[in-house]
Amino acid sequence: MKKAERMVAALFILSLLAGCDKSDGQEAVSPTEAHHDSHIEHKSEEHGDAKRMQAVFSFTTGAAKAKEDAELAVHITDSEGNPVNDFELNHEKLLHLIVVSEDLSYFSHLHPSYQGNGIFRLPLRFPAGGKYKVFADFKPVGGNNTTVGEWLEVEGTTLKAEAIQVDLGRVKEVEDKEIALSPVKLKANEETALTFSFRDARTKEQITDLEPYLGATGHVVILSRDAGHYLHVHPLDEASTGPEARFVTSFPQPGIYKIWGQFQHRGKVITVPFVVQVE
Ligand SMILES: [Cu+2]
Repeated sequence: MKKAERMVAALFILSLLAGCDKSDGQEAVSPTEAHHDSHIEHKSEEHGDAKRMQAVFSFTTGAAKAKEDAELAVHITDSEGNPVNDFELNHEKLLHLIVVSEDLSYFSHLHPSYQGNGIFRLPLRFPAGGKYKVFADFKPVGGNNTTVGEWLEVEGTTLKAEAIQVDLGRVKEVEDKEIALSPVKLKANEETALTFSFRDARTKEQITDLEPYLGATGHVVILSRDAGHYLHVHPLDEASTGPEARFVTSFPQPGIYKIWGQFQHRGKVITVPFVVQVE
């Protein structure tokens, strides 16, 4: 009997502890775990999170039109629709917003300002009409990294979709820098270290004075061709200043992915895109 009582007490304490974990009424289940599982086991990565945490995107300025100023609002709520109020700084920001065009030729990484009450706002201007996917990447206090994505429609003339082409040579030249991405062969469903190597395009000398960008050696975003998978990427050495910057991820399934690496050198942020085929 005594033992049973202790068990009950222990269970009670456990459930109290679980209760403490619930900030803003969100479920105590780790969104990150759901997130990673959903990458690997299900087709769409967002749904696992969306059940617990929701982001509603809207234009406060009415319908967004190409080449006109618009304002995007992002409302973050829990599964019951209550606003999530507290966010942790994650890479120096409360929320990272990624905007891509349907053909992935347009990429923008932005930081909306927090208004309180789970609402973020951001002035935006789209280069053309068409479909864009926006991703909100945030970390509620007591929760884990969450990414919610949604397609938005922008009015106006659409540009001809650019055909996505796999980069066979993995070297790009951006702002007088030569950036190489390795390894060349990528396999799905295994932990993969992506290495960006930096050289001066003219002198071919290695670049060893990369500056921190958003508090780390760089910021990498990876999307599957259909923008259905948004991959979380973590730097291996946050303090590296070059010539190499290494990041770890896992591609959920074979296919084409686009990778955008963002780095800072001599006060300037550069974005390096690579299109890769994952076997
Ligand atoms: Cu960001």
